[in-house]
Amino acid sequence: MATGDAQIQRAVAILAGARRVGVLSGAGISAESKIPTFRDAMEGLWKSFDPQELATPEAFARNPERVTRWYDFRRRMCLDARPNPGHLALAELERLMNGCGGWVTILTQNVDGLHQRAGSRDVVELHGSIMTWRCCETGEPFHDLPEAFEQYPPRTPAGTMLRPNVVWFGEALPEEAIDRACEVAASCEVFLTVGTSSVVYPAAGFTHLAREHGATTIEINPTETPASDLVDLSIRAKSGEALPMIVAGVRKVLE
Ligand code: BV8
Repeated sequence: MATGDAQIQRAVAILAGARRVGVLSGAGISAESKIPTFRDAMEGLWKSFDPQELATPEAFARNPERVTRWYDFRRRMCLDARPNPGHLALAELERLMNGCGGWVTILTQNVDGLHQRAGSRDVVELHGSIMTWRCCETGEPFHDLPEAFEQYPPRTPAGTMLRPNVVWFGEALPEEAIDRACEVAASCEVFLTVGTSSVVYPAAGFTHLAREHGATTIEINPTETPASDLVDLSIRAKSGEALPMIVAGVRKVLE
């Protein structure tokens, strides 16, 4: 693979010497699970729609049918997707660190639930989850959703509108998610940013916060991002390729 072995080995040494690891993940870590990223054009029906235009309360207010159809289409795509070697490697890293009294906390921008399905247990969903929808009037969450909704926008048994339990542009992130993310960024020894364009805030800010608190920062992304010049080690690679190699190296050192 294109990634320099030296970079992989350097990442192994950094992680094997740490016990407190924070991870910021973005849509790129799910790309190898065939879930399109935000900045790649969506496939087929949604190709002509701009996610940033659809992922807003204004779009929902203007056209709840279109927005809920888009989210249900994505929800079913996530249900059909499988965790890829990148997700699985992070779950393995958590087990390795737990085994020596450490921790790995994943701050994910993704709403697809794939980190949890890969076995990661310490996951903070900064932008909520597409797998849960909530009543627009009461905020009551609905977890057991049908395979596909009968109508759009879907409704609760009481007839009120349901929306996906995600954070749209212009909406505040859940307070407890922000609090946990700040805690992780301020206390981790290593902060890995994986598969994110690092343009969406406040999520992208946690890499800066970790660095300000003295963490060693590593980026894994096939392309350059605004974080690339900020981090200590920027690995130009797909997460599904680099992470399994890095975690295999860490396992060799720790076991
Ligand atoms: C808020 C959920 C305030 C919905 C999403 C400064 C501070 C605070 C806010 C702002 C600020 N500046 C601007 C803002 C406003 C805005 C913002 O950041 N705008 C950006 C576009 C400039 N932020 C907000 O609105 C946030 N809210 O701050 O509220 C507030 C406070 C109080 C009261 C009221 C309001 C809310 C932001 C959350 C929006 N919701 N998602 C949904 O999923 O539909 S964001 C959305 O973008 C997704 O979560 C996505 O994950 C996220 C970021 O994108 P990425 O994950 O990075 O994905 P992207 O496609 O961009 O990039 C993919 C990367 O993967 C690429 O780099 C690619 O190279 C790489 N890649 C590809 N293949 C691979 C790979 N990497 C590894 N391996 C591969 N194989």
